[in-house]
Amino acid sequence: MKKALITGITGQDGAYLAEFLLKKGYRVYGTYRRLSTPNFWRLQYLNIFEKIDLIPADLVDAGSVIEAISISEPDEIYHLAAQSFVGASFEQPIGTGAVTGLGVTRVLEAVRQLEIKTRVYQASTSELYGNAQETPQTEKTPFKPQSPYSAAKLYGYWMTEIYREAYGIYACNGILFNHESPIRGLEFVTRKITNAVAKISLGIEKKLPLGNLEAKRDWGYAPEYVQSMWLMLQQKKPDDYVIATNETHSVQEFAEKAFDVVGLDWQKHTKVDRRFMRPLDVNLLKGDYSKAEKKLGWKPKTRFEKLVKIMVEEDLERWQRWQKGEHFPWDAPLYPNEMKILTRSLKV
Ligand code: NAP
Ligand code: G4F
Repeated sequence: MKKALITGITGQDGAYLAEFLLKKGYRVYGTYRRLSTPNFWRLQYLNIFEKIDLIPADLVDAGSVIEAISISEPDEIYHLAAQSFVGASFEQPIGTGAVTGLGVTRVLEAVRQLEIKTRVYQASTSELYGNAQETPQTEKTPFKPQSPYSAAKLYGYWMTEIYREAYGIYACNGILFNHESPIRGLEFVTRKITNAVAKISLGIEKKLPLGNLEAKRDWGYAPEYVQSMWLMLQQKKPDDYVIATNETHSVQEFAEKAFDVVGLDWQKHTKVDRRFMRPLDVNLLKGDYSKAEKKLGWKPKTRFEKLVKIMVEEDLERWQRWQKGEHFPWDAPLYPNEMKILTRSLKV
């Protein structure tokens, strides 16, 4: 039986990847970090929690990363753990560097020192392109990070290349464009919108505050994207791949379509709130996935409108069940409508 270790198994991609690998017959190990409130809801929601072997590890603690790899002796490591929220990286640039950047080196260095024959997937990102120098973006488009998050990811990208070339480690960068789902974190704009649309349509929330409505993203469906991670580790030689839909839509279009699903006018229920603007933002991302299609046989199936519909309908159904008094693992009920957040640039 093949063994896989997933760092960040409690996150969106970690949970879907675990589900996918279990179906393929893998023994799945996952790292989790100690939190004051346990965060296993995604694994429970997908009904896979009992099937996973959990290992405590924090990316800032190199010893725990070594321990996780030596306990699991994996054939494949999927390094997904990161401080993954771009907005937060402006507030915590040093912590983001330590986790999202140096965390990659801790994983690669553990593999090197343990002399373990394993394949490594690194969760690279379309954020690397920043305000991109060409559209659509390919594996050859130059990088120009626009946030502490993407600078940390750029470091991780290059360390992955360096360990591949210097030590012959089978390591791949998956340059994944935004991918979303009903188990996406609530602070990311897509799920923030679909959760609010469901609540507004049921009378639980009044207004949805948003930041930059003009930003355009290439949004795909997360369960399809995790399959590409596995495909990258099944090839003869390690390589880097863009995973995307080659379509781009603005945040405003996402909000319009999401309110359409419940028959409401987005303009009546949204307001612009500068607290959600970033000091620097990426204007437009659109990825050319033709290398992945040719070499991995991967292509996206779920397109923009269908993605929006899937997300709104699942959030709506969950709030309806909640209103009937049903209890199930889910993040939204504990998440407040409004938060009084202060940062240095946003003193109110
Ligand atoms: P996510 O939902 O935010 O999950 C991040 C995971 O990392 C969580 O399991 C989190 O644990 C863990 N983590 C955070 N800090 C950690 C630390 N110090 N030590 C150990 N674990 C830590 O992110 P995602 O959307 O699944 O994304 C997975 C990866 O792909 C990330 O590296 C992200 O940057 C990258 N990526 C994502 C996208 C996208 O659109 N989703 C696109 C390109 C690249 P807790 O649950 O304890 O917080
Ligand atoms: O949903 P977002 O926070 O995602 P972002 O910044 O594109 O990052 C995500 O995708 C990356 C891949 O390109 C990943 F690497 C990263 O880990 C993460 O998964 O914001 C999308 C856009 C931004 O331009 C943001 O400024 O939406 C804009 N936006 C407008 N109003 C908002 C809001 N973003 C958030 N989070 N909240 C808002 O109210």
